[in-house]
Amino acid sequence: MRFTRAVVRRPSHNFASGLSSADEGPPDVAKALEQHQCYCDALRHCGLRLTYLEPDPAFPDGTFVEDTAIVTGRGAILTRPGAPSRSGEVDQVAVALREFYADLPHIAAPGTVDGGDVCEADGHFVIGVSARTNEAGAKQLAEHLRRLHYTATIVDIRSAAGLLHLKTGIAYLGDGAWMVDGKIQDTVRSWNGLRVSELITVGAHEGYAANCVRVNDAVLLPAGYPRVADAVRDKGFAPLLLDMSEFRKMDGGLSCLSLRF
Ligand code: CIR
Repeated sequence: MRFTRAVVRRPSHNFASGLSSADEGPPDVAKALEQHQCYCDALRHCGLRLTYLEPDPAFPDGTFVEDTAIVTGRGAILTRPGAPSRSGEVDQVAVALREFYADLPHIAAPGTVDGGDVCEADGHFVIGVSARTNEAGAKQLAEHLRRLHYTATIVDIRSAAGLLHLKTGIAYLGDGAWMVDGKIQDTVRSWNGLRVSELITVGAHEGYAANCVRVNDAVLLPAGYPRVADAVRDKGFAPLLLDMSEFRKMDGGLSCLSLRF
């Protein structure tokens, strides 16, 4: 699908108070703001018009907007994030999405879903059950997607050590090509319903770059992962390299900084 829009949110001044399991020290908020600006410039370069949500210090993880909604070509669904500190982010994102989507169904308790656990490939959605997304939430989401005439596969990633979200370890590049963190490639091959014509496997030291984003004719990729960048070039894309160091410190990848539709 060609994207024309994205919702983004700059990090708030207390970004460093967000959730993190990374052992990389606190982020430099000024630098995070610069990196976020470059990210937004890259989306604009790909032809997207951006909607900016105001940062809110009540939600230091609020810059990771992807977790709050699933947006598709046929409709959007509000999530119910698995981390209690993040649940209030959804209402604010809903206000922005309402301009584009008249009907906004939502995941209801006891279900939880983080958007980072949902990966679309040509109208088929892979939904990961993780520490954040539970089975009840995954099932509700699959049903919402079915009503929009999409198909879905629910997969369990809880035993995939080191993956916060499904998309921490995989990205869909189009035409059956997937970027996959090498440590879960066998698991990915075993998932039903996926059209896999090519698996680009990311080596152990470049695992962070498995979270990349195809945006129209470009692939946004974190800077500093040269083998992954070469693989993307070999596939015929010009990678747009973005410094993500400060977001990585807060467990965030490239995809989580925007909702694209
Ligand atoms: C969190 O733990 O919720 C945030 N610090 C990071 C969320 C990253 N989101 C994503 O990968 N989709």
